[in-house]
Amino acid sequence: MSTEARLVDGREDGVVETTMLGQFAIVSVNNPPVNALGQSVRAALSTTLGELDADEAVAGIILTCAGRTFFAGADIAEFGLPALAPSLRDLLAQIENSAKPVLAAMHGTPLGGGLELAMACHLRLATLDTKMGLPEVKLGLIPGAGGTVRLPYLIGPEAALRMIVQGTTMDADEALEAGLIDGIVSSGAGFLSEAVTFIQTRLLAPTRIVPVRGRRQKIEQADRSAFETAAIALATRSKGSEAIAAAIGAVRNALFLSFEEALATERAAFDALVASEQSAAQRHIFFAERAARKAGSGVAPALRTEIRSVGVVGAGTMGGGIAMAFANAGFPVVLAEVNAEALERGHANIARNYATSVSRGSLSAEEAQRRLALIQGAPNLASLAHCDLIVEAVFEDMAIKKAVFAQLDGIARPDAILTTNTSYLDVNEIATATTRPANVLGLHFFSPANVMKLVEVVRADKTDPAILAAISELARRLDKVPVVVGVCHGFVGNRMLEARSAGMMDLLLEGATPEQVDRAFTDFGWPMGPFQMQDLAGLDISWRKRKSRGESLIIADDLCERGRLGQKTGKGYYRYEDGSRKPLSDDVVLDLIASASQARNIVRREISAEEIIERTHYPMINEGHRILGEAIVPRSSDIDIVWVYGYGFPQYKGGPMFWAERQGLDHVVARLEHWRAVTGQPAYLPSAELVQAAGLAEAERRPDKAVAQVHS
Ligand code: 3H9
Repeated sequence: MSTEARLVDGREDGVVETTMLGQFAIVSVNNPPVNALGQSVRAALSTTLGELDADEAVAGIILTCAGRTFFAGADIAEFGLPALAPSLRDLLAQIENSAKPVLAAMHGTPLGGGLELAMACHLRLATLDTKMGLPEVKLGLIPGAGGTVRLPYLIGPEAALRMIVQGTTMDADEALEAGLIDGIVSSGAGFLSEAVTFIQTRLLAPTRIVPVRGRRQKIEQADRSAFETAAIALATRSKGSEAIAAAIGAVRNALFLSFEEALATERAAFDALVASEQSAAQRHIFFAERAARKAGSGVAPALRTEIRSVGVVGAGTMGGGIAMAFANAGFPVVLAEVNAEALERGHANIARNYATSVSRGSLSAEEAQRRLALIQGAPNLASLAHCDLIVEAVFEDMAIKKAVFAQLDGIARPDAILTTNTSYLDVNEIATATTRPANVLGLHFFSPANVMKLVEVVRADKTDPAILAAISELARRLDKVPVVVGVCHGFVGNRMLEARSAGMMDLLLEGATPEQVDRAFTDFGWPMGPFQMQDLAGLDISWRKRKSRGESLIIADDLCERGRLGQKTGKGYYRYEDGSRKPLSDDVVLDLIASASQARNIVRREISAEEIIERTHYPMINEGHRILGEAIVPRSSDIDIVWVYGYGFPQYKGGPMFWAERQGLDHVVARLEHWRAVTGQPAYLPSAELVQAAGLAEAERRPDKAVAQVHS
């Protein structure tokens, strides 16, 4: 075999390039950034493969990609548009039926349609650092190009079920062990010649190369009852997601139907999902997340600040979680806490959290040790002098925070970024405590900070845009989703949460029970209802806040005064049996609510789930439009990202703003006006911004009617 590469052709703007390595054709696709399998790639690839298949001089084909990854899937932006030939399924059938063996040589992140393409090839190799998977459920879809059939054939139905339903990836070692790939190749210069040697050896071997469709052994040997048990468990955990239900059905079909029948049912299920509301919502979230991450991407790289070392002030729950988030990403962290006892307690909590991860099997003991060692405790702020970034996470109190910032101003390097972890406070005011307001911003982490994906990055009036760019990049390293927000009370998330909560007690007074409210929320798709959530967090937190402001809240204050502080006292809006977190209805609470209604002469009535959702969610949408009007965020989709990643708004509804648009903003306005008329509460008054947006949406939908209205 000649190791001299010969360029055979280049086509379609250089998307596909073929070189010969001896008798083997190396077909390399280059469609940055992630080699998505859009129409131009499919067309060029199909033509090239057709020609190579007919070329007698070619003994086999090695399919690979240039750039950072093997195909990362179908082109998501094409979904919902008219289908253009060749389809991905046709291309895969062409590969599978090719007279020449086709080997997929993978690197990076072969995902979705990319991995499906590899499974239609006759052989698969991957570099050691490759991560492969079928994450379509995250887009409200199922694999639609044979993945739900070929993956079970390769790795067995139960393993395939878990991988598809959970959208997880496998690394090369696991994939080799599971049977998904045939070998591992080095990622350096030897990549292609190793692939050629591999295919050559397999062609010379006495055993035939059998395409995946002919390898039914794992299907026939599968334990069907274990499969059903796993399917039931996965279905229960993902209530409400159409894609997950369809994915379970599709993998089951691979087990019970012929290859062709299973492919046909997969195709029908995929086509229905692509047209579904849920998938439209999840695709919206995919692009919204990427748009939110781009904050500051226009800033010249020279201005960016590189962050290598981090300081955290305050070793409480938030400070500890933030320190862990940085250590998990490999940053050395100085955790400063002036109170020695609090520092010790904070460090012990961090160690305990890592130990829990080790005992659950989600982290190795060595890795936990390595991360823990990255967090060094310090009894004073002076130890933060060398840090590139400092996160203050002390008590949520303006005077205390300003005092810490004044101190940090005298200690930190002149170019250090100073950030405050605050949920509500005015970051502009905090910045005035320093002589370098351009270096100050807010970072609102969500608890537990080492787990939750969202960070609201609070841009103060004087924050340097180059610093925002650096923080967006940092968030990516922390595996967080950043959303840049302007300064206002509660920023995006907590400000809208207040609007959502405002009418909650009225619902109880008028006739709803905490269970009914919580059930309406969980049926909507929230992981937990608001009363369950308060019991979990502890009712005393907001009680203390109310008392400090001289405020009161009906029912909630009564519960706290009776020592019902939530799960920690075994009683709150619900009662809990010893050692259990299961909320149980409690007559004491129901009586307390009924007497509160009676004392206000309110005649209790039946409250529907629909009313509960409208009266809690529409005020929140109203507030979202005010937030947009004040330019706290530039895009409505940023608000959706805050709610999906910070508060558990169901992804498959696309976030509150997307969901409201799908309801029709004019409908939202009309229902708010209705509830305002019924209750007399100003909280339901539609904002000018919402009314305007509803008018614009209507004009877009029905231009004739809008024009007629303007003229009338
Ligand atoms: C599928 O395959 C269906 C089939 O089963 C059946 C068909 C019949 N398409 O995330 P990044 C863009 S469904 C179009 O910032 P990273 C992305 O928008 C698909 N565009 O990079 C961004 O654009 P921009 C199954 C895509 O390094 C840019 O690439 N596959 C696609 O952090 C960079 O993305 C998936 O679900 C795509 N498939 O992460 C994989 N993928 O710069 C989805 C990315 O304009 N993708 N873009 O904002 C990912 O998970 C990550 O992008 C990946 C890279 C891990 C690949």
